[in-house]
Formats: sequence, structure tokens, C-alpha cells
Amino acid sequence: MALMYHSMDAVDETPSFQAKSFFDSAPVLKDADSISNKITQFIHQNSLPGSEGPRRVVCVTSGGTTVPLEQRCVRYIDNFSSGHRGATSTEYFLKSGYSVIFLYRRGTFQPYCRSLPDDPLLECFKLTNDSSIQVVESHAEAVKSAISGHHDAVSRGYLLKLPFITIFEYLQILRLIATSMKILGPNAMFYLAAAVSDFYVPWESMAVHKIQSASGPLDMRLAQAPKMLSVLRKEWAPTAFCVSFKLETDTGILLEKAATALKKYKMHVVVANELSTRKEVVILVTESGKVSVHRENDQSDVESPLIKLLVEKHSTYIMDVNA
Ligand code: PAZ
Repeated sequence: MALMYHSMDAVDETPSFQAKSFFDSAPVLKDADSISNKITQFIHQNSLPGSEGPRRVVCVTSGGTTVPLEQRCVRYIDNFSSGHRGATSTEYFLKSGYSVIFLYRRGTFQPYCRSLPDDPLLECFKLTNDSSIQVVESHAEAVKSAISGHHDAVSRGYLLKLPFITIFEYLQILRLIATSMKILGPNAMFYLAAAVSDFYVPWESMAVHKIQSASGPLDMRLAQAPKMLSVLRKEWAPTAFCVSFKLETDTGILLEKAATALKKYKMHVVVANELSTRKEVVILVTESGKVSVHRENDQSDVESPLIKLLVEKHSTYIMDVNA
């Protein structure tokens, strides 16, 4: 099967018009009411003045969106993203006192579970002679810290995890989160690390059933995904602090593309990263300049200094808005 990747011919449409057409024609989001209730409740709880005042809330997006090729989906286009950046960053945000809405691609890395083996259930546990279950000694520390870290964050109401698979689910849930987070004003942050498809097949022009191969090679026209960053900044959550990511494989164009995104979508920060070095170094691009952030050593996470810097920038932003 050969897929041809085309963008649609240039049309003179604003991002909010494109967004409206996207949502009007998207398949209905399953469990929308329940997702919406969870988000509202989470934001409400975290905006109540506690002993430390209302908490800052960050929406971390993580992993890649799929693009279904058929409505009764058998085949889809996917991307490389493992969700490691989002899961790791979530841990550091929680450590910094933020509450996190973790919007993640189902099946990708999860906060506090990064040190677990690929098949945790089968590799971390064993049956004893009396048929009870025991943790394998070599994984005991990883299991303990996964359970305690995760349980602590969820039971205290600081972590809400929402899964997506397709680009339709991702953008619909992101809109629900963003419009609900509007009430948090500058205390809200978006940390958009998910790898979102630039092209997709609109639902109404998608084959209903499995595409047949009998008629030979497949030519397929993909529409350009709407520029939701613009809509998020202008309409959904205009006072939130917004951090987006720019990934390239060609370092020669990375910083220019990041600077363009910063300006075009009015982001507060764009984090630029290159595919093969993304766990070692990222570059923060802001209006006031560029800063390289490196991990300290092979055992440490680049997200540790990255989140520290972003928290500082967010604090300055909150002070400026409230001044
Ligand atoms: O998910 P991961 O840890 O494997 O990779 C992280 C990343 C490269 C997807 C992220 O840092 C990023 O750049 N996200 C935006 C990608 C984009 O330009 O659309």
C-alpha cells in the first residue's frame, strides 16, 4: 500500500474557522461527559485556597496521536513518540508543587513507572510455593517507588491521567481541558510535549470499512491539521502560560522553526529538540533569547533542569500578570 502525503491546497481560513470545521466533523468523543466531569472536579479541587493557596495546574501532553485511515479502523498512521518526555516532566512538575493533568497516548510511558521493565506484571512478580504473589528482589525498589509516587499524587488529588489514541480524541480532550483551565488565569500552564500529527484524514472523507488492496496502489490525500496552538492561546485559555515543543531531525532548521512557532502561535516558550539528542539537551527559545539546557550526567534527566527553569519563568509571568 502506498500512501501519498499531500497538504490541502492553500485556503484562506483562520485557525479558529479551521478548528471549528475540525470539531464539527470529528467523531463524537466517547465518554465526553465523564471526562469533562473529571476535569472540572480536578480543577475545582486544585483552585480552592488550601494552606499553600490555590495550586498551579499544568496540562502535560505526552506521546503521539494516531491518524486513522478507516472509520472502522484497521490501519492508521502513527509516530515515534514514546511519551518519555511527558511522563518524566510530570514527575518533576509534581515535585515542584504543581498539580498535573496528564493527557497521554494510551500505552506510552507513565509517571513513576519509567524504571519498570517492559512487561512489569510478568517480570516484577512471581508466585511462591503457597501460590501467593511476591515481588522479585531485583525490581523491588522500582515497584515500591512506582506505587508510592503514583498513589501519593493521585490520592492527594494532584494527578489526573486522561488517555487518547487518535488525533480526534487528543484535540477534543485538549479543548475540554483548556476551556476548563481558563478560570485558573495565569496559574495555568500548558506543556505541549505530545507529537501531534500535522496531517490527517477528515472523518467525513474517510473510508468506512477496511480499505481493499485488490484495486492496486493507494493514493490518499491528507488534510492539514488545524493550527490549534493559535486557538488555545487566543480563545481557549488566553491567560495561561504556554510552552510548546518543536522537534526536528535537521539541526540546521531547528532554531529557526522554533523561533517561528514562538512568534506565530504567541507561545511564551518553545522547547527545541533534535530527535537523537532529545534526552540529553533541549534549547529554550523565548522572546528574550535562547538557553541550552543539558542533563547533568548519563543517569540524570534533562527534564530536571528544564522544569526548574520553566517554573521560574512561570513565576515571573504570574507576577507580571498580577502586577
Ligand atoms: O515522547 P518522547 O520522549 O519519545 O519524545 C519527546 C518529543 C520529541 C515528542 C517532544 O520533546 C517533542 O518535541 N514534542 C513535539 C513534537 C513536534 O514537533 O510535534
